[in-house]
Amino acid sequence: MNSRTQVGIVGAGPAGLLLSHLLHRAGIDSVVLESRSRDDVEGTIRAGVLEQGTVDLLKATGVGERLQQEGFRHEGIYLRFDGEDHRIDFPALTNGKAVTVYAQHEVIKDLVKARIDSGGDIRFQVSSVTVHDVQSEQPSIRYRDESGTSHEISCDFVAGCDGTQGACRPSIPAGVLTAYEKIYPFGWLGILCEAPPSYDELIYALHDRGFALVSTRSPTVQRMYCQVDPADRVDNWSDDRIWKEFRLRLATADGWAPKEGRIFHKVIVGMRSFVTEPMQFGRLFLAGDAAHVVPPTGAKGLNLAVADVRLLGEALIEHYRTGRNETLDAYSATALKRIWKAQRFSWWMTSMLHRFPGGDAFQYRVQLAELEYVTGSTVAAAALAENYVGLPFQ
Ligand code: RFL
Ligand code: PHB
Repeated sequence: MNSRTQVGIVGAGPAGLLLSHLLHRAGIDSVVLESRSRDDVEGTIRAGVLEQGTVDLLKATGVGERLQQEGFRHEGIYLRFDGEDHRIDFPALTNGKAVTVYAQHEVIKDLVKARIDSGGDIRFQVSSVTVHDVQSEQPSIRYRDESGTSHEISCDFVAGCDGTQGACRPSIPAGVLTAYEKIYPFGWLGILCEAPPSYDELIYALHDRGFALVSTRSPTVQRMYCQVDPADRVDNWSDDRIWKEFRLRLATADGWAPKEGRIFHKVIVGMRSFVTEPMQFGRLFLAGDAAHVVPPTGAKGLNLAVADVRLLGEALIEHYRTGRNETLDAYSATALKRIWKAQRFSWWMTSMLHRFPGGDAFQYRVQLAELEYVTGSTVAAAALAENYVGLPFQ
């Protein structure tokens, strides 16, 4: 079956859904194609920290109500090393800015609801998505629906918002894109547990045994991570072993210990930095994880996806309103400038806060010196704070 829309969007993650929402507000039609079910998309546990600019954009476009009620505004983070805490005060260092802790899947639920309430077209559980003729004025997307029926949507533009394993980036011919990648020799074991927050703000800890992070999700659910071998498996991590490891890595001179509770989710994720350039091929535009990935230490993945589609949305709106393509033509170059800064920050936070396998004692001493410097110098602390709350969009 054939249909038509203005912008065909592949992927109902934060990038695809927010783009569809922004376009709708400007009167531009889109169809979102998603391989997973709505329940799956709304239930996948991922990021949790929203930059100030992400929060402002969601609020300004009418999808920030629950975020305002249920999210936690955090005005700082703690860097913990040598058994002591050092706070980075965001508002004091960034002219009043802060971050909000609100789970990615809650953002997804808010966006799906907003699209569906306003008659938006999101097609879940599609398969065999392929994109065609993106170098012409009339690209198309083919897919199969849940029952196996084939469909073709013709559109003016295709937005590839389909994450790291999507179909859009691989559809671009060899030789067009350049990929930059760095794989880290560690991963994160992430847990969710039934416990109140152990602390009022996030704790990023470097310990001789490796990195640990205490985050939160709600007054009754705590999110925590610790550095592990990326090839390790969650089956090797009993609850007892996990708590023992967190107690050791998070120990302070004054006897602090994390709040413990039933662990109901465990996952191990690898860590890498990845950028592909350019983020455009003809009328196909890549956004979010489809174009770039950061290690989670800087909490930037979701925020970068939001920044991309904010820009792509503006560029498409300009095209439809004025017929001009300057912003669209500059999309990739403009987005990449900010993306590389976020890559630098994520790489820097990751390098400073993890124990590198191989026992390089010199490197470890330099990391501790860097932490001393960042927490002891207002200028260095301001650089961390400015990046953590989010650099200006452009
Ligand atoms: P997403 O969220 O991956 O959404 C892409 C969507 O596209 C769908 N899709 C397809 N649909 C149709 N046809 C195809 N062929 C398709 N292929 C894929 C997928 O089902 C999916 O729904 O990308 P987007 O929108 O660019 O958003 C990016 C963020 O999700 C991502 O950067 C962050 O979640 C990364 N990330 C984290 N970031 C943080 O800042 N802090 C974290 O704690 C954090 N934890 C994580 C993460 C990513 C994880 N992944 C990728 C496994 C934890 C995990 C486990
Ligand atoms: C999270 O709460 O999931 C989280 C917080 C901070 C990070 C990464 C993940 O740097």
